[in-house]
Amino acid sequence: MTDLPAKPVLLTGASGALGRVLARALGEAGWRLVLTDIAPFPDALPPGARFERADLEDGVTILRLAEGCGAILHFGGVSVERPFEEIIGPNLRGLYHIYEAARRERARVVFASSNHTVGFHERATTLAAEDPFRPDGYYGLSKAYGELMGRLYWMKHGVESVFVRIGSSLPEPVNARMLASYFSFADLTRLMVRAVLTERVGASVVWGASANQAMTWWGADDRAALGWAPADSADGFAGRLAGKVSGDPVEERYMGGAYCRIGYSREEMA
Ligand code: 15L
Repeated sequence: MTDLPAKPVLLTGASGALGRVLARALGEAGWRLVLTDIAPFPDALPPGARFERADLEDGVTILRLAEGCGAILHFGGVSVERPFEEIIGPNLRGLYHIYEAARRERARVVFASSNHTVGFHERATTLAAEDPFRPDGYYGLSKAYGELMGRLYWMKHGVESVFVRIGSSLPEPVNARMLASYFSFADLTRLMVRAVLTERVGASVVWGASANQAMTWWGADDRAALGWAPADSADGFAGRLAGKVSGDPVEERYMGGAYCRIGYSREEMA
C-alpha cells in the first residue's frame, strides 16, 4: 500500500470485529483515521488515528466527526438479525446522518452492506449485482435500504458510494456455507483501499467474497472499475468443511443460511 488518501477517513463501527481489523491495517499503512463507535475502542490507537465515542443517532456529532474527511467507511450499526425496532435507529436514521455528512463534506461513502440483502435467493443460482434484493430479515432489509439511500444521494447530490455486500468475514471459514461466502480480512482491506483511492466510483456494487471457486453464488459486479480482485480463497477448506451443513432445508436452500430460518413461518416450500 503506497498511495495515501488526500484527506482523513472516518471509520464508523471502529470497535466492531471488522472495524478493528481495518483500523489496524489502514492505520499501519499510514492513513489518517477518525475512528468512532458507540462502544469504547478496545485496542491501542493506531498511529495517526483518533477515536471518539458516538451514537449514529446523534446527527450533530456525526456531522462534526466527518468534518474535513474525504471518505466514510461506514461499518457502524446493528450487524446481525435483530427485532425491527432495534434496527431502525442505528441502521436507518444513523445511515441518514452518514449520508448527510457525506453530502456536506463532498465525501465518498464505502458502505458495509451484506449478503443478507439477497439472502432469499436460492444457492443454485449465480447472482449479478443488479439482480433484485431478496432480504432475509430486518437486518438485510436495512442494508438494502442503505444501498438505495446511497443511490438516491448519488443521483440527487453526486455523493459517490461503494456498496460492499459482505459475505462472511472471519479469520477463516467454519462451515460449508462459507465455502461460498468467506471473505478474508486481507481481501476486505485491499478492497477498502481501492474503494477509497479509485478516482471515480459513482455508485458501485461489489460482492464481498474471496476467490471461492468450490462454491460460487455471486458473479458480475463493479470490481474491475475499482481495480480490485480477491487474492484469497476458501477452497483449501473444502475437504474439511463440505460436510459441515445444518441439516435444515430452509438454511441449506438459500444464500442467507441461518438468517432465513429466523422467524420463518411459511408452511410449504414450493
Ligand atoms: C453478516 O452480514 C453479519 O454481519 C455477519 O455476522 C455474518 O452473519 C455474515 O453476514 C454471514 O452471512 O455469514
